[in-house]
Amino acid sequence: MLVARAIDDEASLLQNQGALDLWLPCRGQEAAQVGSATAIGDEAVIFPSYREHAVAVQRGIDGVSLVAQWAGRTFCGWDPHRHRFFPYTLVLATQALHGVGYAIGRRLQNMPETVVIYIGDGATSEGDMSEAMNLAAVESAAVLFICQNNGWAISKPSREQMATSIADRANGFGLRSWSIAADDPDDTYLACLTARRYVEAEQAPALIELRATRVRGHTTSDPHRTYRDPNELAVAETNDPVAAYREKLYAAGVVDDQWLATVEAQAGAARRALLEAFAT
Ligand SMILES: Cc1ncc(C[n+]2csc(CCOP(=O)(O)OP(=O)(O)O)c2C)c(N)n1
Ligand SMILES: [Mg+2]
Repeated sequence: MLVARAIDDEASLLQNQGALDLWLPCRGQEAAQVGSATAIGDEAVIFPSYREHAVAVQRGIDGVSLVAQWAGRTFCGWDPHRHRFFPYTLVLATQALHGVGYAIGRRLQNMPETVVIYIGDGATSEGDMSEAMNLAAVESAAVLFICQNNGWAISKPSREQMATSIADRANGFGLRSWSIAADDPDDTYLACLTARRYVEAEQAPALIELRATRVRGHTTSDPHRTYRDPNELAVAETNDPVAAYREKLYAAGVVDDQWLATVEAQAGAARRALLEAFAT
């Protein structure tokens, strides 16, 4: 979480300096991402959206490789096969159909794999997502949809995007579903582990909604303070999952100053690598 936070922060600063064309911050979603990525493990193939930076870090993708796309240097800075983490997609929900098709294809090849598809709350309203859930259900594809509901689709609040819930929509297509608050990585890990085990045991699709908070703008070009309630934003900034988890582990005696200093050093190294690669 700390390394992902460092990369996310530094990338935002680099974009402000004009070194990157754009950046989509994941601040506030680290518990959702690290908890879920840990539950998925290294085996399942991940089809991400475009904001899964902490998941990418969990999959061994370094900050420079992750950020290169946003400097216009490549379409994808990592090897999708080696990391089992497909390229980011900016066309909403297309990865849902790609992921379901991949799962069905691998089963037909007698090489079945568990597939995990990350998607945002707003993208669940795309037709592709409905088609993907329906296809996954009728074909009994081993796909886990992980929907990070960060409260917003750019400036459209989640509550104004649908007349029902994301989990209920998944039920309507015949998927088992869950919805949890994803502010703590341990809770997220356990819920996602249950979901992954269900998909693997039943060889059937499921969806888990992770309710998190988008602390920053949709992108670094989004003046989100013009449409967000300042009080809600102040609460989001105070309820930081990274700081809360650090305190939780520290209080439980699971980590100490020395361990935290080691991780902070890794985070600092990730920042310096980004500066060396991209600062103008
Ligand atoms: C097919 C398509 N329609 C519209 C857009 C424009 N667009 C980009 S991001 C976004 C909001 C997506 O919100 P959500 O799925 O909740 O993901 P988040 O950005 O919050 O992580 C929209 C409408 C797009 N990229 N692709
Ligand atoms: Mg969203």
